[in-house]
Parts: sequence; C-alpha cells; structure tokens
Amino acid sequence: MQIDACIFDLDGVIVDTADFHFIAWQKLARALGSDLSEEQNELLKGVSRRGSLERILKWAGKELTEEEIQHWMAVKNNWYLDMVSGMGPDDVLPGARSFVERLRTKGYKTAIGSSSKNTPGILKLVEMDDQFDAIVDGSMVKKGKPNPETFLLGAELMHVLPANTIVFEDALSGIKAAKAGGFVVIGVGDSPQLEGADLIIDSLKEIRIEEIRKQLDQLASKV
Ligand code: B16
Ligand code: MG
Repeated sequence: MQIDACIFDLDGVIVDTADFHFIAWQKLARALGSDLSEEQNELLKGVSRRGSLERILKWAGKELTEEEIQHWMAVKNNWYLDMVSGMGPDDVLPGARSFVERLRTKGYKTAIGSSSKNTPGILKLVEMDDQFDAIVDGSMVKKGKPNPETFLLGAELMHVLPANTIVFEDALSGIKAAKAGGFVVIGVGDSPQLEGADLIIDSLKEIRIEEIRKQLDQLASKV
C-alpha cells in the first residue's frame, strides 16, 4: 500500500479526553433523571454534541424543546471545558506526539479529523496545534461521523487520496466514517467496537509507520 498521509481522531487517540466527555454526559443524564452506562457511552464516542444528546434523550425516553436542547448542550460543554482547562503538553496520549513528529520528518502529511468543536482549543492546550497540515473539526462539516465528510475534507485539504491515507480512530462511528470514505482505518484501544477496523493497535506508543505498512500489505495479500 502507498501511504501518503495519516488522519488522527482527537478525543481518545491524541488526547485522553474521552473520560471527560463521559463524566459530563453522565452528569447531564443524571440531571435529567436518567443515567448513562459505559456501554452506552461507547456508542457516543465520535458522535457530535447534538447527536450525543439526542441519543441520551432517546435512551431516557425524554423529549426537550429546541431551547432546552441548546441549554443542555451549553451546560454539558461548560462541564467538559472545566475538566479540560487544566490540560497541558503532558496530557497527550503515550506515543502520539512522537509518532506525529516522526511522520512529518519522513514527509508524510498529517491531519486531525475530529467531531469536536473544541478541537482548536485542545490542540493549543497540549501544544500540538502546529503539527498538522489540516485540522477538521465538528464546526466544519454538515454531517458528522459516521458520515465520511470529516475525513474526506481532511484528505481534500491535504491533497491526498483516501485510499493512500490511514485514519486512526478509537470509536465505532469513526471507523464506519473512515470505511465509508474509502480510507484504511486503524482502531486504537481495546474497545470491542473496533472490530470493523483493518488493523487494531493498543495505542500509538512505539509504533512505526513501516511496520504498519508491512502488516497492512500482509493482510491485503491474504484477501
Ligand atoms: P464537542 P473525536 C468527539 O471527538 C468525541 O469523541 C465525542 O465524545 C464528542 O461528543 C464529540 O467529539 C463532540 O465534541 O462537544 O467537544 O464538540 O473523538 O471525533 O475527536
Ligand atoms: Mg475519538
């Protein structure tokens, strides 16, 4: 396989903010008289703020007015921002910063493809905002993950083809989005939801792009 670029999901791949989203959504579900389990939370990963709230309301059997939806989305985001505000360069997930740096030194293009509208602020906090050729966040797309728009826009901005681009994702919605866009997708983490990925790795720690290419080529030769 020819690899020209890598697109990274943000929450759960570059930074460990997935728990903060969970804590904030769970607090919101409880404030609405319901609750949110870890299993349900897996299905919210990578899903937009509004999409996540809509799922929680469905699970809780509740309906809100548009005004109430706007209110609760703002409340959730404030809780989330309170938790992330203390983040700094040390809060990048193990191996992520050095992997991105090595890719860039070797001439690969790099991008972020995140559903989070907080992406620019978080990349600044962890001092990685200058490490990407393109940054696509939730405010730049009409259709969030599992629609492929986020990753397709990233590839377009980098002037690369999806077939020559690897997407790193920690969530089912993101894996579906990458597959639908014709990308090669690597699942990151230990969630059972990563099964649809072409390859699964524990983390970005000590990974080598050459090794990944070798493994992908081996898989392709078995098909
Ligand atoms: P915000 P990713 C996603 O980021 C998160 O996984 C998901 O939990 C969150 O609801 C979504 O961003 C929207 O985030 O409320 O900050 O705009 O995993 O696509 O990087
Ligand atoms: Mg994610």
